[in-house]
Amino acid sequence: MTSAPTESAPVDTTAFPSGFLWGAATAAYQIEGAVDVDGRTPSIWDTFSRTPGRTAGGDTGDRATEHYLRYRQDVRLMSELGLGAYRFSVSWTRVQPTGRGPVVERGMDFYRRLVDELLEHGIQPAVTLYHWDLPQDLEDLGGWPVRTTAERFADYAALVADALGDRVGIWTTLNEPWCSAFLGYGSGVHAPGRADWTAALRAAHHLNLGHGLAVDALRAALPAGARIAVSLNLHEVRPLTESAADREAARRIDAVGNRVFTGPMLNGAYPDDLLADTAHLVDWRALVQDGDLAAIARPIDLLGVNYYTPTVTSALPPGQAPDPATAGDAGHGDGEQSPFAGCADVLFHRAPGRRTDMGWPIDPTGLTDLLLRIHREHPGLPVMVTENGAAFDDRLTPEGTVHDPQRIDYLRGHLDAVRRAIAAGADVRGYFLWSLMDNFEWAHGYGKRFGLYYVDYATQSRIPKDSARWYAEVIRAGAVPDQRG
Ligand code: IFM
Repeated sequence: MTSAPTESAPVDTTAFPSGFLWGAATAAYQIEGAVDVDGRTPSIWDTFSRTPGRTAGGDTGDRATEHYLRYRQDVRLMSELGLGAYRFSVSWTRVQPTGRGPVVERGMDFYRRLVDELLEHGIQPAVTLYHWDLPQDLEDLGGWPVRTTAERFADYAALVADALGDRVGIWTTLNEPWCSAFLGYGSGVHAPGRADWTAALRAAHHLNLGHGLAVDALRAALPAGARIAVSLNLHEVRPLTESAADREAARRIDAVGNRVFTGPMLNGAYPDDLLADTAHLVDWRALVQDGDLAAIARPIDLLGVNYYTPTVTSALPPGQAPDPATAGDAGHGDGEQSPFAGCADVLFHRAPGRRTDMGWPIDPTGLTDLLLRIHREHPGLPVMVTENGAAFDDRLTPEGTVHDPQRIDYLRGHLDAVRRAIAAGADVRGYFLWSLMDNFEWAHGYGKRFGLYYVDYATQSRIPKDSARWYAEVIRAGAVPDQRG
């Protein structure tokens, strides 16, 4: 169930279709700061990042990039880039502090002001409802492993749609539910930091259900024409060798990394092989109640795809026991044990060659293959790349500039990959670069810089990197400039 390899036929990779949406993305906890103002209460990420040992250097999102205060300046930066759209997430605890009950208008007003500012600059707002920051109160009631969290999420979706629905045309329910379920409740390297694979699979189902219920809530509240999506970090899974054991390892990772979401959301059922692989961890017949699958499979208008690097897997050699000490955060390590439910006997490998500062191999062919797989398996479903980008060890020069040729190379290669997929028939409507500016990279803290704008955290000044100028030129031309550009 892995993708067919990319064909290497020459293709015009420079020009994109007219109407292609050029954007950049961020998420609330990674940029907003102002975590205790205007009624906001802690989310699981506030709690987690304040727990010693959970994040690099003890970094938290308390201050982040102060976007809550500086959003007007940030919208001006977006306007200078020429962005057609800006993807941001709403902080649930800013607008509904306990995850239940009425809206806190002071919090919602921030998003009203942000949306107004974007529209005044001709930038389409694209709202993500959930980018990992569950209200701590809901976690205290059981979090995503319990069913009621899905219902609370749909209520929250309705509140945000009521407040912003007249001005926001693109809505994403969840961002990367794989990370919420498996890094949050399975490997425990993300908030809330629980390490229980049964809880992780239960969380996956309730995230799916929350998505479906939220789609209904959004449809009921939004004007016709609003587009509803979900953003999945689909894994481009490749076996290390063509051996039967490595291909079987890839199948299992595909099941629990991809089809655990695409199965119910897009096909209306969990795949049989996933159910069999994980039957020792969860009683699916008790977990999935009557009507759940129909609710989860409500039609969406767009599929958001987040892609950074391929996932290369092999089977643990016979006789070798899994070593939990090698388990990493997303299966991007080398010889690292799987952080996937029920797959401790699968190893992950880094392809040789260049890597980003996250240690992730740079391989744009994975993006083409992924987009073409979606095109094959879900024909007629438009796609947007809702995240793609790279962290590098950017340095501010004494002259106040940031030269990041590696990021430009990364972006060039991945935009080329998108264009190849379009040329081969994939219906890709837009591209959101991760990220507008450097920000809080979760458990990695502020050390990893993904931004087009360098953030000097001491002064909070934003400095355009060379890649910002390059991306502005791409947007202006609707095409990727050739190597000399
Ligand atoms: O920073 C994250 C983002 O929040 C979700 N997708 C991956 C990015 C880079 O790790």
